[in-house]
Amino acid sequence: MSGGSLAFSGSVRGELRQAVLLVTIDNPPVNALSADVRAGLMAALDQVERSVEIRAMVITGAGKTFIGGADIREFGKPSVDPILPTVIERIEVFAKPVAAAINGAALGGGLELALACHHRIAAPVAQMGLPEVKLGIVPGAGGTQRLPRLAGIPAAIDLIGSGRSVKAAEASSLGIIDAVSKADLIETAIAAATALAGHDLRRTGSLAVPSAEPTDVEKARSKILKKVRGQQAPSEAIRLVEMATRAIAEGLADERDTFLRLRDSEQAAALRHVFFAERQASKVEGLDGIEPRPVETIGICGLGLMGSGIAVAALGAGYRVIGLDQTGEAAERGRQGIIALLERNLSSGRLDQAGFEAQTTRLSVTAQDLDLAPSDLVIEAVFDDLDVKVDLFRRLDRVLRPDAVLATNTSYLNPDEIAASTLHPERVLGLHFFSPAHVMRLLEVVRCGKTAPDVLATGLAVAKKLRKLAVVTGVTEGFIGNRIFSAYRREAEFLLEDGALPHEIDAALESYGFPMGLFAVYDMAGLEIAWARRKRQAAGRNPSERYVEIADRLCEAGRLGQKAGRGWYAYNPDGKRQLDPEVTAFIENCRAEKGITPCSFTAEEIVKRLLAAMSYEGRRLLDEDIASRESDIDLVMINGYGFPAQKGGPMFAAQTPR
Ligand code: 3H9
Repeated sequence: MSGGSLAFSGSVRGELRQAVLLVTIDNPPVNALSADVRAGLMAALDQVERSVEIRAMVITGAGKTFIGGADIREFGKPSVDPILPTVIERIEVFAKPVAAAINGAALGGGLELALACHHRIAAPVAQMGLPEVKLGIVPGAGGTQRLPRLAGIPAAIDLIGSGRSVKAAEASSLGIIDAVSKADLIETAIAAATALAGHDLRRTGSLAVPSAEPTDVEKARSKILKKVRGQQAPSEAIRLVEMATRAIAEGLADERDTFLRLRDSEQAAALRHVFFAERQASKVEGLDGIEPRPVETIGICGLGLMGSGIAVAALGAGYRVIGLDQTGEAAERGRQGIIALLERNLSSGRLDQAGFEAQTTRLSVTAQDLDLAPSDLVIEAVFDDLDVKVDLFRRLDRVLRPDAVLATNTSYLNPDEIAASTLHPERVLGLHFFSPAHVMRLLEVVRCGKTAPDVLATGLAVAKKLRKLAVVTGVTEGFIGNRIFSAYRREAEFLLEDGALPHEIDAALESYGFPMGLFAVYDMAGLEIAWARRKRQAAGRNPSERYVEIADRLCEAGRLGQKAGRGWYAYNPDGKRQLDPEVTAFIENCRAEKGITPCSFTAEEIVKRLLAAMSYEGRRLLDEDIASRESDIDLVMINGYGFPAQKGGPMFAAQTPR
């Protein structure tokens, strides 16, 4: 029996292929399991149940996604029947075989649906995962109970606790899928489903959880928990996975309660905000229909720490890289630094031998400007000094094609001034990477006064290929991130003068969710660069503005941070941080000189003041048109400055009661 198309709902259609109903979920953009899809799947199951001729069912997704998960836009709204667990449980106990033909991403509820099918076959490109913890929730449709039955508890803790996804080959070796299709996915799935008809079906929920060594479970658990301070979802997910050995009905009920509780939590609301913020960030005004310039070769000027990191990111994304430094020896040192970073990726397993060789052959270094001529984009990461950068851009102007794009990685200089020194300022933009550039996800893409739309589009396209999170910013000192960071820092110093001590501020920030307190971060980074900048700015400082001298006093006393053994804290020879009464004395003296009577602050008051300072500066950036939306500011602070994602960023947090 073969037939035409059947519509089970607006987004679920079926097609009879011999005795198998091929059900396609077609709910763009990512085939999320919206109410209409769930209803359509139930109608398809009804049809298969009723029909004598249909012996099996295959579920697949239209386009390049299998199912991107539950519809996140439905969260926070009243639930609509049938709920996803009902659909999934019906599939699992269904009398006739149901197979999943996983054509692309099967995430969250999408993978949960596949886990309940009686056979899972995936295309090699398919990607599978349960990323719910990234949204502040646990899988809510059986994932925490079915995945351990297939992959074992340690692997399930790793996947669900981290939210990472795996490609088909790894999913197969973990036992998550039955096969990777080398031939036509749909035909293979139909054949597999047909072969299962009339036989006992393997129902995931009825399988025993494979036994695991307690040490493996402990290892998997502690690996996750040490990275997720302050987040509720990962530890809840791990608890559910570890308890998967009980009766499945009990496990599913606990999972559902936990899912509903977390779904309505502040953390989940904040992380949903972050999820949509990331999608919004790529939508940039004025770029509709603008084609980026093609980029295959990237020139990188300055092969220090930053330049090498950028080179590693670019090589990893498949670009050809030409590195330039001042002398042959410096260029060679740069090349060795880049290779050392690649070797680290090789030994950690992030890169295989073939990838390592491919990347090293795409790298060349030079001390001759002329060798940069084939570059489609040049990124400078030289010393942050205007004269140095202007000189470099003038030289580049002479050797590059007129359509090549020029990017500056300056943190504090005015890129408009750098652009003005070139013959074609419209081809100049800022690409402000964060260190280490091959690790940090954030990239501020600076739209200069004269940047042409296709040049900006090129910056964004390259950022995407580098797998960076790009946020567009206008020109201002420090761009979005460092402007807010300065305001935050200033307020922290006011707090010191007003009565808080560095360790109290740090403890308040850490308990709020920052990985490290501000003063501990200063010490780690070293205090001398900021000190030098303050000295340069001293002459132009408005004398009526409040200025806190404590940091200067510390630096004058040689307390330049952890490397010096003392900064805001004192350090043991093994690097352990301790309070230092000398620092308290400096602070008390500074307060006394200004006649400030110190008051005491609770952790809550400290955080409130710091958040207010950040969000106030954020509002100014919006008013000045430097940032286009609040959510962009949140992304910058989360991805570049350690702001806890589960709080949604400073702009979101300022509007949410703590
Ligand atoms: C879950 O499943 C809970 C269950 O355990 C329990 C339930 C009871 N819903 O990323 P893109 C939108 S939780 C609604 O640029 P790509 C996105 O906002 C869910 N909308 O595409 C954007 O919209 P717009 C677990 C969604 O090709 C558009 O789709 N699942 C959803 O680069 C394109 O997105 C996840 O966490 C959704 N689930 O990547 C997976 N997903 O165009 C989250 C996307 O208006 N999704 N949108 O801005 C992803 O990781 C990626 O979107 C995916 C495609 C890999 C699928």
